[in-house]
Amino acid sequence: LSANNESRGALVVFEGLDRSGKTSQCGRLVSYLEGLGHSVELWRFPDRTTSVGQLISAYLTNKSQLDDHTIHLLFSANRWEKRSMMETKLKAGTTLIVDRYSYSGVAFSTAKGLDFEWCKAPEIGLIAPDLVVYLDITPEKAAERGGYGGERYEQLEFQRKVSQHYKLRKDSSWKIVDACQPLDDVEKQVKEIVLQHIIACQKGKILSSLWS
Ligand code: Z5A
Repeated sequence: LSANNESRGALVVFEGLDRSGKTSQCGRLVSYLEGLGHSVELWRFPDRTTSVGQLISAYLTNKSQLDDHTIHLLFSANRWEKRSMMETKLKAGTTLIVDRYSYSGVAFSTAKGLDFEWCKAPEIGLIAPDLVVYLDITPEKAAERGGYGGERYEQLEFQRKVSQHYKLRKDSSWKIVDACQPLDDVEKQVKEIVLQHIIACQKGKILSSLWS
């Protein structure tokens, strides 16, 4: 996707169970990077602001019913509609901190029983993250953090299945952080890991595609 030696922004993805602390850590990280003078933006998937995102939001809040395959493809379409903007920003030198991405898509849908290869297919060709920070917490510990809200997947038994399916998908771009530590300790660890990757991208690390 990009020639060698071109300085660019880093694509940093946060994954983890509901209530693992993704939103908190992404916010803290963006403020920290802005303070250091980096060009950085906070993104999240699903992006509920688009028309596809609104269909997803209605589904998650139980206002609509959709076939499992259909909602999987909508989550994927929601990433595709942002793909070219993502590439433009990264090549322009902006680092993107992204709260959930393709791995959520595959982990949640395979946890429902959909086939892994089928789930992966519509994700092929999306931009591969430079780093995936996996905030590791047991479903039981996560549930203790104020309990779950009313969204569709916020149930302990289902989160247990998702946790198992995430575990099958980790690769070398993943860094596992113990999300049960105090917020400040998680933040410190995250900052160190992310800075190393931003520097590698500034030095021209090649941008690649997912699942290829
Ligand atoms: N989904 C999918 O199926 N397919 C896809 O392709 C995608 C997503 C992209 C919506 O996601 C659902 O869509 C999601 C997956 C599915 N369903 N579930 N479950 P979402 O991103 O909108 O919702 P979420 O990920 O579940 O977000 P969340 O509830 O906001 O969780 P979080 O961002 O990981 O946690 P947080 O908001 O930072 O923290 C939660 C609470 O814990 C809060 O009170 C914090 O103060 C506290 N907290 C955080 N860290 C700590 C530590 N270290 N110690 C103590 N307390 C802490």
